[in-house]
Formats: sequence, C-alpha cells, structure tokens
Amino acid sequence: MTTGYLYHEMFGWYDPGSAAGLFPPDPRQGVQPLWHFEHPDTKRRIHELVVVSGLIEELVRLSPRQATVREIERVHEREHIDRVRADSDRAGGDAGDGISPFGRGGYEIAALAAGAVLEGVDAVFDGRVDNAYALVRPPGHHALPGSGMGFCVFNNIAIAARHAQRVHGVRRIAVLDWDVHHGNGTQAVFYEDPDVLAISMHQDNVFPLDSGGVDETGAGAGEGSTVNLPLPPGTGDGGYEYAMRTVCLPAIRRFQPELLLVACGFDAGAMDPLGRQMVTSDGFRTLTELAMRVAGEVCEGRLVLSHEGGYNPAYVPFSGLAVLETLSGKRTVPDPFLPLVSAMARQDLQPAQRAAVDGVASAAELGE
Ligand code: 6DK
Ligand code: ZN
Repeated sequence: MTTGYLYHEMFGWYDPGSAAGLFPPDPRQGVQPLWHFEHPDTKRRIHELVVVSGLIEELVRLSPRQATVREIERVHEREHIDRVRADSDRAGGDAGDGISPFGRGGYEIAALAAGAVLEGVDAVFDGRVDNAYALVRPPGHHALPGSGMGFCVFNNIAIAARHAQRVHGVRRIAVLDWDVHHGNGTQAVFYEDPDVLAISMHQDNVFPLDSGGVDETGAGAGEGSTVNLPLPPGTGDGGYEYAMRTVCLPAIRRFQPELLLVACGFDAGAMDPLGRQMVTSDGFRTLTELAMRVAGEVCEGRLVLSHEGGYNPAYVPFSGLAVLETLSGKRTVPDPFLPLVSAMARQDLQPAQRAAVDGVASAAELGE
C-alpha cells in the first residue's frame, strides 16, 4: 500500500494560547495559567516519531495547500470565514465558543489544515497513493456552518467531502468519526443530506453535552444517514472492535459509498486527559484495519483520514504511528507502553458496551 502523509511545520505554529475558556486562569482565585489542551506538542511529537522511527521513508510525503474561500464556502457561511480572517489579520480571536482561541495568522493555518485533507483526497483519486493521512491542526469535526467550536475553526473533513463530490464526481461518501467526542459539526453539515453517511462513535455525553444521542438519525431526505454510537466510559479495544464490526462496517456496506473519510482522534486512548476510554495502539491498529477492509470492499480502498483530537503527548504518538503503519503495511518501533495499557482490566467487551452497540444496530436495522 502507498500512503500519502500530510503534515506542515506551520501546524505547530497555530497558537490557541492559554487554557482561557476551558479553565480560565484567574490568579486571584488560585486558577493558574495552563497551556491550551490543543497545544502543538502532541501532533508535533507524532510527526517526530514518524520521522525518527523511519516510517517517513515508507510514506509518500504530500504538500498541504491552503483551501480557498470558495472551497471553505461549500460548508461554511461567508460571515464565519470573513470574521475568522479579519480577527486573524489583527491580534487573533476565538472561533466561536470561547474555548477555541487562535492567534494572528490563524486563518491561514486553519485553511492549510482543510487544504491538507483536500490534497489527500486528490492524491487518492488521482491514484498517486492508495490512502492518505492528514496530520493537521486545528481539528475540524465540531465546526458548524456558522461558527467554530470545540477547538475547531473549519470542518476539514466536511470540506473534503464536498470537494470530492464537486471535483471528483462522486456522490456517496461515508464519514466515520472515532474521536472520543461527538462529531456534531459534521453531523450538522450533512443532517438532511442522503448522500453523506455520518457515523460518530464517542463517549456518551462528554462533548458537546446533550449531543450525539442514538435518537439523532438525520432529518428529511437525510433520515437514516446519521448514525450515533455513544459508548459508556471505560470502553476499551474489545468494545471499539465490536462497535466497528456490529454497527460501522455494516452501515458502510449498506450505504456503498465511493469514498471513506475517517475523523481520526486519539482521545479514546487509554490515559487521555479529555476522555475516559481505554483504547490501545493495537486497538487503533484494528480500527484502521477494519476501515481499510470495508473501503476495499465498497470503494476500491479509497480512504482518507483527518486528524482530530488526542491529548496525551506521551501516548498519542504511538497510536498515530500504529495507524500510519497499518495504512502503509509497514512496521517500525514497538509501542513501549502497550504491555501496560493492554493489561488494564476490562479491555475486553463488557455487557453494558455490548448492549449499547446492539441497541444502535437494531435501531438502525443493521442485522449481522
Ligand atoms: N469543554 C476534539 O478532541 C475537541 O473533539 C474536544 C473539545 C472538548 C472540550 C471539552 C470540555 C468544556 C468544559 C467546560 C465548559 C465549557 C466546555 F475537535 C477535537 F479536537 F478533535 O471539557
Ligand atoms: Zn476529541
């Protein structure tokens, strides 16, 4: 397999400042300043491991480009785009909810993140690569048409889906989101669209609150083309694999997309500070294998992953490496933490997890 890899040093320069918003510092109240969770190190450390492990030699390095306003406008309202750009030209601003700050020049880097996913899609359709991974900042899956949210400015993966439809002449696209948080932005963009299947598996009711319940299944012509799979806290490799096999794969097979996009977060990982799940690097390997398998079955293997969250700077790099190794079919260095995290109790499928997954499978009439 040839795997396209998109990273730009500029992604490390996107500056979300301090944890203002999430944990607003107030020295008078004893609240100390802290870096923002979506700080550059975690993603930079993935890239450094990709280089130092030697995997970079096995990947096809592609160059991200900035998405144009016209491309971003396929998903976002012009007012949102213009406001981000105006703030970015001055001192910076916030993408919309007070926890998504960006510095000067943040617009250009957010456009580069979206453009990186577009370039990955182009390379897959041109046949330059079999699949692609865009290691981008800022993330995208919470961004709504009219505003950013949850550290996201523009919805990178939704912009990529619209681009594939417009430029590569495909109609049916599936988006699979395994970030630990609900992919509410992507869901909102495609809620009434029967041509885009949006599947989100996430920890039940973490962020955004009261979003991503099983009863959110699409509306109008898009009824049934949104699938939410809220998982209980503590779900590990067994529960995630069961969810993939029981809900995600059957839903994708039934939908028969021409392209599979994955919103790939690592915050369902064991030891992540913003999630309470237990997925190991081997678990992420399995999720990737299954995504590749179903893409092979339905859309000639066309698969593009876009990086979302993941907040443990020690562990995320090994999970990212595992995904990239799986995509490219190569192995490099072992995950030194794997013995520790895979020995954690309850990595296997638990009854409450099975019940949650089976409930979604039967509501979505996915018999298997
Ligand atoms: N919010 C992401 O990983 C982003 O999905 C996750 C954003 C989580 C914010 C969690 C949170 C609060 C808390 C208190 C008050 C308001 C909001 F987009 C990705 F980066 F991928 O605790
Ligand atoms: Zn997340």
